[in-house]
Amino acid sequence: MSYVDDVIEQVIKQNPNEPEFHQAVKEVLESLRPVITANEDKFRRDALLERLVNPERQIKFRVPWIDDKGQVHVNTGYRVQFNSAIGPYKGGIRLHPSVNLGIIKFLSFEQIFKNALTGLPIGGGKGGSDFDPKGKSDREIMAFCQSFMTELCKYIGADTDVPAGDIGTGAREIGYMFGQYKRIRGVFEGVLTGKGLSYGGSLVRTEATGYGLLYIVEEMLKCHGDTIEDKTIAVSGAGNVATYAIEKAHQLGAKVVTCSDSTGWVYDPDGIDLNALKEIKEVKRERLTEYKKYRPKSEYHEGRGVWTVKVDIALPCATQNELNLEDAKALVANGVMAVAEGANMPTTPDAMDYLLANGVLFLPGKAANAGGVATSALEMSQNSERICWPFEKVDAMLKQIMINVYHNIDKAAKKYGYEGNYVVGANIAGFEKVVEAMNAQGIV
Ligand code: NDP
Ligand code: 2IT
Repeated sequence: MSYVDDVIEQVIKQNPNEPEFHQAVKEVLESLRPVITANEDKFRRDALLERLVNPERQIKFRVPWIDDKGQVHVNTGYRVQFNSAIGPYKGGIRLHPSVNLGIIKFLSFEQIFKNALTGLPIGGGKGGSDFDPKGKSDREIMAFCQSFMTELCKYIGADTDVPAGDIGTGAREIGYMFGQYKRIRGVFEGVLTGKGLSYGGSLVRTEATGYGLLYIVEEMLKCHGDTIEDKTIAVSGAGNVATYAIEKAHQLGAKVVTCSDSTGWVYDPDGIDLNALKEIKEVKRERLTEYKKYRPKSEYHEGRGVWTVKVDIALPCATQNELNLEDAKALVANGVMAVAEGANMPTTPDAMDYLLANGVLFLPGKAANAGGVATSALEMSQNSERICWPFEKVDAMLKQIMINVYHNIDKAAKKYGYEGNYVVGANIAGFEKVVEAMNAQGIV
């Protein structure tokens, strides 16, 4: 059996009941075949792939907290510090009832290559908890965040591991976690990113993932002789990534006609009203059912369905495996030209294969959504310098980083004979950088 197949088999055997982790490892290792085959003997002797797929450290802890009625709850907290070859562990914290070790491992594994693609010195990590922030009061959120950080603070630091936001973790949660870290450790340092602007946060970090997604799509279309202007776009999700993807798409002259949350989706033929969306989601923290009150001509549908709308570009920005084969077929039948992943691993493997086989330009999450973590790294730089850069400067740096990501993955794909396959290109470009650093640092 080939080295790649051996390692995939080991991963499945050694990490049972972690399907998302298996999926992420398979996708990466399968597309690394051309590089691995060329160096098979050396990589095997160095157990390079075994070191790559085993986290340096995984931390699991109890998170007790008290609700407003005095009831005690116990959640499970995780931090997976996967790979520090190129810098301190860096990656978000997901708060969602579906969180388990396998999901955090898949996310932190992806993060290794994504962070490498940014060109900035950050390693791969991710954390989270099965806590559900929905319907909780501010005090309950604070109680959870303080308890979570009381344990997590032992393992993180500005030069060790720097968490940030992800699903369910936004500015409010980062604020409570930062306050607790500072209180226990007694240091004011850039230990978290996505902080509020009044205490060390970076301008553009809130917008960065969504803006970065549109910047890389813009560059890809430019290189294919096209533009975003006048394109019709379907976005899924209605959180941080979706909101700012819609904002930038509209600024670039496109029309986004859908968004969604975990209960349903909206179709607005005149283009999503961003002020209404921000009011519903960021201010009132309500469901998308409210959207129709602001835009009577829009439609609200229960359940899934954003990928059934006829669009030029699809941007999945909610969660993993939210765009399946049936969705891919519907998109292709409707003439979609590009799909770019704002979320992490939102496209199922069979859907991805179908899109690629049908000539759809496909940008994988580890490239397309790298703008968020890249701007987090810029926040770390500003914190170290004890300075705040202006919006225009950070935005210009973000844009340049995304343009570079596109050209790096394009070049890597071409180098190995996979022109236009950005999945292969992203995995190879990220892998090559991490492996060079791992090799230089010996067997650690
Ligand atoms: P948010 O919590 O702000 O928003 C998530 C959105 O996705 C919400 O609309 C939510 O609906 C929906 N959603 C979440 N889980 C599910 C589910 N299981 N089924 C259906 N809908 C769901 O998160 P973000 O916008 O920050 O993150 C979205 C995606 O982007 C994630 O995959 C994340 O890992 C990825 N990402 C985030 C980055 C960031 O900087 N924030 C950076 C790079 C990637 P509801 O509110 O109803 O739950
Ligand atoms: O998936 C991701 O890249 C994030 N959630 C952002 C991580 C970060 O450290 O900003």
